[in-house]
Amino acid sequence: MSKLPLKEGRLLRAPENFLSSDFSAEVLKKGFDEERRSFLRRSFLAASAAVAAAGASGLHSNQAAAAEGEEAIMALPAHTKGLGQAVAALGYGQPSQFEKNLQRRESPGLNRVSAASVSFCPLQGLFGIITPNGLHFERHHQGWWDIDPRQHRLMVMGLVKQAKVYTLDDLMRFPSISRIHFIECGANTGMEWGNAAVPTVQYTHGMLSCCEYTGVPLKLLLEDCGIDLKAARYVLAEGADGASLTRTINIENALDDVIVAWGMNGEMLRPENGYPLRLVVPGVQGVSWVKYLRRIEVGDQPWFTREEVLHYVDLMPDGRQRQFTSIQECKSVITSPSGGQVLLGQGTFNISGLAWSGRGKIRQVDVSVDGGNTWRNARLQTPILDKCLTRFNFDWVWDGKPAILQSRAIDSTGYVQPNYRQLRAVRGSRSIYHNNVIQSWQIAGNGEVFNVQVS
Ligand SMILES: Nc1nc2c(c(=O)[nH]1)N[C@H]1C(S)=C(S)[C@@H](COP(=O)(O)O)O[C@H]1N2
Ligand SMILES: [Mo]
Repeated sequence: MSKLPLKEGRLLRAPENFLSSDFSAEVLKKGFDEERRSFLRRSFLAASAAVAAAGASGLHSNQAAAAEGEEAIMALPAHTKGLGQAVAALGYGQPSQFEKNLQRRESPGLNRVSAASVSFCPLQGLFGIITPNGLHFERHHQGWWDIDPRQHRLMVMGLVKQAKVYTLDDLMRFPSISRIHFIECGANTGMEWGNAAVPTVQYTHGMLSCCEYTGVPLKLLLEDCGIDLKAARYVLAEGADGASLTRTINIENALDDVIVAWGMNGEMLRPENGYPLRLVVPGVQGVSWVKYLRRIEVGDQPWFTREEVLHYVDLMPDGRQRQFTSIQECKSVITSPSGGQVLLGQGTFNISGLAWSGRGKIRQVDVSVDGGNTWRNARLQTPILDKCLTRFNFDWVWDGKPAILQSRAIDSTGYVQPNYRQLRAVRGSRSIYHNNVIQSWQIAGNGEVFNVQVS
């Protein structure tokens, strides 16, 4: 087992969210998520005082203050006595000022290359399964654009009776559907192949998000153009940005659950996520979810475009490259408690996390608090949907001793998420992509949580 190889001091002070691009002495000195941490500390101090006063023990004794003598509830604050503000002037609603540290962020382990960008979703601060639009991870091979939907067009061509060009208005006249699915970049958890490399779940697993997408099934557009079902074996999807992102997609997927989407969690897509049109390819790695979608070509063989030959291929132990590994295999991660957080004293905690599989539904999640020696079932929270995040929860009483937390997911095909020994036996350790290993979080005696690897 190896602890995180980051500079001394950096990790110990790393709160649940911290600025990676500007990791200045100032940030280190202050501790970045100061407000949230001191908030937790304060309530913990109040709670321990209450416990001591009452001499209470038992399940929930450390989680709430006794009512008597609690200043913050007894004294009426100003906002209970004055006039509140009018809401209309706010325009589009924003989160509370007290939540401003919860942001997507660039990883401390990656350098930005020109306009290419990636920022990670703060999984540690989210509840349930839906990612708020402003916190969705983003990955751009050539930067983002805010494209005028009136000018945008989608062409469907190739092995069809009649090639067509659609406006957004045209597309919205088709019968639309809304479906909740996860999107995960094939490079998610990619920095962890060698050893524990980044401190928090935001950076180990944050190229993952989950939304309700609205759009027209690709199948309807292919039928509208008269697809040649006898000859068609693949479609190519192309984006309208400088990356000219192009990916080959199996015809089975294209005719099954692929969506040409304009909606994301009830509103139009955000520019960062492909406004005004993106492909949704459920269960398949993020790179195939082409944003700013402008062209679908139907063909009878894979295109082997630059994107699919150079990137998202897996270097196997025998030196060969595995290509077109499109499915994101079954995976899970505990999001709380997770790296960079601090347990505020012994007692009960809700261990909570996310599980998903590109092959179907999550059937079971097990949690271990002793580094994988023993496992118990977690509770799965409904809804449990196909190719969608599933939230799990697990009751835990921390005795104040060091512990190692892990989660292991099983999907509806019976596939079990691997540990490092199992993964490396098949995949080696020189890969970047498609790492779905069991994640370990070490709890130190003082409550601090670290990213570690357990073989
Ligand atoms: N047009 C276009 N589509 C794109 C990309 C891109 O750079 N350009 N990046 C791809 C990659 S690698 C991923 S992981 C997903 C990320 O989607 P998101 O930015 O909405 O999270 O979009 C994919 N679609
Ligand atoms: Mo990606």
